[in-house]
Amino acid sequence: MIQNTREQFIHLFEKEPLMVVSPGRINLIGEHTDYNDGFVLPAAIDKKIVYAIALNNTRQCNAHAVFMNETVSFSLDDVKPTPGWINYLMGVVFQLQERGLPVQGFDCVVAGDIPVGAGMSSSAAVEGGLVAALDHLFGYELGRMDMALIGQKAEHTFPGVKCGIMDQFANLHGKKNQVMRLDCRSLSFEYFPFNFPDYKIVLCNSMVHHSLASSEYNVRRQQCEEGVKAIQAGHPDVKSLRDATMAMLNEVQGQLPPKVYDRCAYVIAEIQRVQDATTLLKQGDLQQFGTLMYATHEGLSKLYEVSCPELDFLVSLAKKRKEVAGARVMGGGFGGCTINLVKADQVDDFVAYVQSAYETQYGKTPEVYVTTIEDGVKVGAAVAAEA
Ligand code: GAF
Repeated sequence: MIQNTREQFIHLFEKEPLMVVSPGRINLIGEHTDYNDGFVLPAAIDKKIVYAIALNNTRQCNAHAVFMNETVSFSLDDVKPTPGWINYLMGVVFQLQERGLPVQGFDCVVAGDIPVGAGMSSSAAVEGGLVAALDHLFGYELGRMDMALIGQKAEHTFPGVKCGIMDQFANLHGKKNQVMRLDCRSLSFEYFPFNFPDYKIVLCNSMVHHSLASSEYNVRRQQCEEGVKAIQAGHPDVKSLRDATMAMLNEVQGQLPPKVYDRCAYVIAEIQRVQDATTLLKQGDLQQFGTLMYATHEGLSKLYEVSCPELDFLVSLAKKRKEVAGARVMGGGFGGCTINLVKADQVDDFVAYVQSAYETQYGKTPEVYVTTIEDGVKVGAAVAAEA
């Protein structure tokens, strides 16, 4: 894909591009905790967006998307939210301009194999890849965390999803075969090896794309904030659900709509689960870790209500199989993928079982991706080394 993207660029724009590889992400545990100042446990993966990009000495930005066979253009003097995938590029450019960083016109070809709407964060990969590319081309010398914050702001202001920092962070900080535990309040993080050669990380795509995903996501965030406000009356030090306990939440249960109570109860439990899960992972106890993944799914499905029947079905299939240590819906939810930890020598059996049962139930075949953990965004020479 890297070579093809470069060649297409040369064919279209007749110059040599800078190459950038920008990965999707998985998250082992810690869902909907990032915007509550909690912890997450993501990693960058082998699915990626590839950019071939060069400056063009104009005020015009031209981008050709290989996956849609479509070229879009915009002027640097008219950067505003616009329907379609161009919005992600414009969001990044707008945020760079807002910071007073110089931006000039560019040409790019964008390719990729991250399935869109599958919860693997193709949008963060588009954003992170462009920030890193422009950082290199203009010599901004932004740090990786700053780049992630720019991508997150782009997502808030252009597509309008009030996301946390997890996806952009993972995309830019990933390290081969390492997972990262990020404290989403302090933004401090630690790497540790995901060293389970007997297991594979298998993503099962429900092929469901929920049209309400972004609006419902924002509603969840508001509900968490509503819970915090109620708790703060008796506990002014509580700044977010990260600081709250179940006892504090129970004190205000009567004042909260039941759904708000449920949302907050899920988040408080999930933040603790990430801590427990990290300890288990470090101890090499994947079985107990998997049990926590199932508990997360239960919470996401019943309390946070971001699952759907198809995802619940995929997790119920995984639960029946001894070769699966744990499974749950991954990412924002309302469709997309489940993440499954599956015994390496039984992946083929598991995939055949899941696909056949899912086809029988829903009349469609779930795509399955056996992923590996890879480096975060790579630019220029680092890409050449890979290609
Ligand atoms: C989406 C968001 F972009 C992340 O910030 C995170 O909240 C995730 O949903 C849920 O954990 O991917």
